[in-house]
Amino acid sequence: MKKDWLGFGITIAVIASSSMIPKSAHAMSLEQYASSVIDFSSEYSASNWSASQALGVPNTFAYGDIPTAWAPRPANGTQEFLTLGFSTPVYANGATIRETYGNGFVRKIDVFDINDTLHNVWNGIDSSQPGSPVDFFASWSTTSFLVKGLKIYIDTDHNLGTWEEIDAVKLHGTTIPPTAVPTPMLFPGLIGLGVAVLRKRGKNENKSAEA
Ligand SMILES: [Ca+2]
Ligand SMILES: [Ca+2]
Repeated sequence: MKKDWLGFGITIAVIASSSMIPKSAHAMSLEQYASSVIDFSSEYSASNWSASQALGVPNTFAYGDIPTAWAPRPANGTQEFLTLGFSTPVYANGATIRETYGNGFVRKIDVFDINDTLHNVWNGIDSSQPGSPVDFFASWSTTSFLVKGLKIYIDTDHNLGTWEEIDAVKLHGTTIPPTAVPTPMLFPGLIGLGVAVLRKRGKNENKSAEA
């Protein structure tokens, strides 16, 4: 019975240490609003509805054609993009795009790594509804590389009666590399140690039984 409890104890210890991994990784998760404009296909003007209107925290609090959000130059008929930078590179797993006019227009998201290479991370259906600002959340598997920017592709034909406008963009990620968490590497060693201890105890018990 004793050796069973020892093995059980070691198993619990291994499970306990593994269950702590996501907690520590989660503690390092970071959400940040865009801090720089890297590129854009067009902007309505250099001031009102410019690309830089999508930087920082949200400041467009109603649905409509409001100059504190980015709008591309044409209201309809084009595929446009907006590329924004973030001050702290992260292993990224999502973005919140605050849509404030013509909602439902995001078609694709690429991430910019720190070597300026683009990687596609999201394609899908943006089901954001018009009528009020929407924080559209797109998620993907955590990248294995650091991300410093987002390239957001939009369809200006989504709503033929309005411009398509973005107030703010938030990047979600973690500063801990997903492949560099060390504890899982200890699993085979810990399990091996547990087996070795059990074997040793078994031998000792056999010896004492013989004596
Ligand atoms: Ca439109
Ligand atoms: Ca804004």
